[in-house]
Amino acid sequence: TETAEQERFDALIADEQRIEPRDWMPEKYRRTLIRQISQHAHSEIIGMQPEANWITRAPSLKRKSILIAKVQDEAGHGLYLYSAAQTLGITREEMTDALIQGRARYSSIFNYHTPTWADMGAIGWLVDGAAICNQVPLCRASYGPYGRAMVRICKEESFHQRQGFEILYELSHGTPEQKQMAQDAVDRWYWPSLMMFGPSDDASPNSAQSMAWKIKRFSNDELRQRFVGMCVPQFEALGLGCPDPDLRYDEESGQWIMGEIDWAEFEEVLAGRGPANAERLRHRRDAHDDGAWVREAAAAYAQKMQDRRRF
Ligand code: FAQ
Repeated sequence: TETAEQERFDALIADEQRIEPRDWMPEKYRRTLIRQISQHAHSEIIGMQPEANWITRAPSLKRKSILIAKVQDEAGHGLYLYSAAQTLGITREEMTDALIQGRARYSSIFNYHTPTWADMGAIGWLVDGAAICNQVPLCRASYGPYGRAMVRICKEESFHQRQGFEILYELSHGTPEQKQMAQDAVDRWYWPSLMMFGPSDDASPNSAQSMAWKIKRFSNDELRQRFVGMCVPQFEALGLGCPDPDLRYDEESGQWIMGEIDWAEFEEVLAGRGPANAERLRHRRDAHDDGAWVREAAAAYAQKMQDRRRF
């Protein structure tokens, strides 16, 4: 019966065991996971665009090959995550349609432009840094396929974060113009990277239930706070300034307290009115249309192989 199934599910969660695709699960748990995992997958795929903008203009062959590898990793992350979501009973086509028709969410962070090479450094350092901070606890998410996908993704994100830090380090120890370029990029990406953690806890409708189900292990504000604390010594190592003038150390709690986030900006981006929302979606749609012949050819080939086996 449903009650017995629910009890078994609750016991698995309480016991820190994993829920696997074959297990019974509450319909809302399934829907929450499809929502979060598909949004995460879309973020990886849309997230290839801001950096792809610099592949043809990377300043050296070495930088170019590193950047290509990073963007390729992001495609891989998107694919593992779509596969994890598919185990919950949604198809790849349904997820793709939702994205290209503008019905699906993806991370706010990828709706900003990358005008200079230093933005590659700031994305690696801050965006991948924030992603790691958010995703390390997700390695322990109660849904097996999601948690396991996160383990490999986090390893790759760590390399991405280091490469970004290294780009910024090189620039901030270069000419005054290069150092300024690094500072400007960090000024552009710092606040949006804090918004990646989501709305503040009192405005986060999904947090309480997702934490009870052990999908999320920490609240949005807890992870954001942890990230800010990690950034402070790294700003110092880079010799760059933090664009938050109100950032201060609180002796009592031993934490760095941040200034107010511009939530109006966050809401605009979520409503589709950020600096690059329209462009990102248009580009994704065009890529989908341009790739139609590849999908058709692959399907025709698969059909032919199947027919050959049959006769
Ligand atoms: N942007 O109730 P909550 C990467 C939405 S990293 C857009 O707090 P939840 C790596 C939220 O979906 C980026 N929407 O929701 C990379 C919900 O809307 P809904 C991707 C946001 O789920 C690096 C509503 O607001 N990472 O790709 C955002 O409990 C470099 C209410 O929010 C992940 O997706 C936002 N920032 O907590 C790639 C991590 N924040 O669905 C390329 C996995 C919130 O009700 C280059 N996801 N919303 O319509 C999570 O950890 C969670 O989903 C949160 C949000 C923490 C993002």
